[in-house]
Amino acid sequence: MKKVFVLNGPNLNLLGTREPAIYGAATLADVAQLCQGACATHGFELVFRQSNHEGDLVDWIHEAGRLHAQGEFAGLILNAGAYTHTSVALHDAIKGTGIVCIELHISNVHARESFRHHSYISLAAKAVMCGFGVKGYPLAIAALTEM
Ligand code: CA2
Repeated sequence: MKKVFVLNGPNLNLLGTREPAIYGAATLADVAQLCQGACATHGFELVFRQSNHEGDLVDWIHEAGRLHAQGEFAGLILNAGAYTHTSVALHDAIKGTGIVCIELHISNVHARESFRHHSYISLAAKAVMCGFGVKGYPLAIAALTEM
């Protein structure tokens, strides 16, 4: 069974505790459950992680790249949080592995502050999803079956 990585960046561990008007009421554990259900439906094995540290995310993308090289990887759903708007390192990691990456945001970043309109991830991603709330995660996993 091929693996799907769902990687979450800084502050997403706070989901469901603050800013419900922007991010909704679901916790990150709820999101993991949604992803688990979608992976079960589509025949993927889920790896679901969160870190507040950029280097962890880079290391996990490299791990995904090794699985990809072995033919054991279906794709990466990446919500890089605020690193989306700052991180050349994450951009380079995705490019360097050649993995399929879907960039995902819970909120519609284009309807928010202008500093959220630019993404270093989009340049390296196969597709971008935003504004679907946490339901975007299972939608993105379903989309991997088409890629
Ligand atoms: O909409 C998204 O998913 C974001 O990636 C979330 C990031 C933000 O920096 C991006 O521009 C868009 C922030 C995640 C912080 O999440 C929190 C959740 C609850 C309370 C506080 C922060």
